[in-house]
Amino acid sequence: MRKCVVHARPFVFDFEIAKTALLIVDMQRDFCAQGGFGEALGNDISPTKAIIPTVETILYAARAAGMFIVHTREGHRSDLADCPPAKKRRSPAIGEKGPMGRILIRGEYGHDIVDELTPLEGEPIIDKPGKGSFYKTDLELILQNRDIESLIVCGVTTHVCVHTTIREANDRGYECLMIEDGTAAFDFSDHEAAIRMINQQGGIFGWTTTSAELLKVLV
Ligand code: TIU
Repeated sequence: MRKCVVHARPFVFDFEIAKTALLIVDMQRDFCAQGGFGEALGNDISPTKAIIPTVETILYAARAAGMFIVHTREGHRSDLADCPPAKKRRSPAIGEKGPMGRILIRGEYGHDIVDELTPLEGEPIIDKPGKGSFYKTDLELILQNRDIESLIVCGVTTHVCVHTTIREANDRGYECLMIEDGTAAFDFSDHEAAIRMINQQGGIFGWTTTSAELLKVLV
């Protein structure tokens, strides 16, 4: 059983490769490319686009180490039957036509994961209607079936879907390590605050570290 120890905040994070999953949250064109949901919400998507190479490096290292990989996508059915009216009211772009197809709708080009991070056969894709990756999905069942105890989390956005997912995972007893430069928010102060909220108070929600520290122990 291969054990790894990573320098992290607030203190070292140790994990067994066989009991750990790399969870890549919502690295979709809708959040990382022009004309998607992120821009429709009034954001500059350059910070979310900029982390693609870092997440790619982590993904390839995790695959090489034999780690279980899970990808998520936020989105809805084409008839929006699974989109709470309150969400649609506050984000009216959902379901509307954009340059990459209907925004945040499953099956549309913009909803899919960016080319660089295309999932391989055997890497589950969790389609989720909410911010959290556990909410109304089979993620917990999939992790339980693989005896996963720890999650290494990358993706976007740090303070929204990544944070909600880590909070959900923490309540379910998973040990979570968030990769600081493998996540991004549209606004850097949101990103920084979200990192601090994870590792403060003795690691109230988990640990945070950099991709460089993670790669030291994975490769
Ligand atoms: N994936 C995710 O974070 N969904 C969002 O809506 N994020 C925003 O920052 N808006």
